[in-house]
Amino acid sequence: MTKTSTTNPRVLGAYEGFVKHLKNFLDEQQFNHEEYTNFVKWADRLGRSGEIPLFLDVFVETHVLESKYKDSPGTEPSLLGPYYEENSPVLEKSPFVMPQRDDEPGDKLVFTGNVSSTNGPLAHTKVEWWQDDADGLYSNYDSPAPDFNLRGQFVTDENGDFEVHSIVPIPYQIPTDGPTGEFTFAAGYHAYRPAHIHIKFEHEGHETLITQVFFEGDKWLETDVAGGVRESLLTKLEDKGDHKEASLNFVMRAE
Ligand code: MBD
Ligand code: FE
Repeated sequence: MTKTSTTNPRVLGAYEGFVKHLKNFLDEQQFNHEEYTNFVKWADRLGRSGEIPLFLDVFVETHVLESKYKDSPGTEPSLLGPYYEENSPVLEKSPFVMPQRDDEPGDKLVFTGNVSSTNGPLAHTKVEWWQDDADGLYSNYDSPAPDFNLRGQFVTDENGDFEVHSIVPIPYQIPTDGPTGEFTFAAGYHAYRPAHIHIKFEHEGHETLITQVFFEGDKWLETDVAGGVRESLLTKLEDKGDHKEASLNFVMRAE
């Protein structure tokens, strides 16, 4: 083998580290050959079904984030998940109204927040927002809604404040009819994530922050199948009659 310009030093290190820990794991678990073969067949089904991103984001991503960011200052990151889409509609005018159908089902939501820096106040942060609808579906992914429904991007004001008008997301059930569901139920887990909003923040000189917002009192907070809930990402939904209100502030980490 000749070394080429495509060599990535992280690859060998990661592979060797993986094998080292894999050996301990296998010594502990003592899988027999039939169990190994069943695993290979399941992994093949997983790949063929297109569920690899789903499976990894539900069962692996949280561990990546906890290992890397658990002692970092600023707002805790949470899962990107499999349903992020680039190039969502640019919303120009505050309050930023998420693209939605004329008869969009669900409770109306007014969400206010502020984005600052570990260094202090921060003006004009780019924010991307995506969420499920009142049927528990994400647009662009097996949903009858138009593409980019309940997805948008905007910029915070000179004080870092923003206001979004949307609908309240509902708990999300991951697909249960494929290999991810097969694993989920074989392990004895349920398939729900608590209701959440995905938000991604970008600002020059700061580490991009990908996180989620959750709501106090949600039935699935303690047992989120994807383990994405962080205490600091909880907000309270206040009932204002014809709409609900919620608020949360975010702190980006200066580089
Ligand atoms: C989701 O909506 C999600 O946010 C994650 C992390 C995994 C599966 C579905
Ligand atoms: Fe999600």
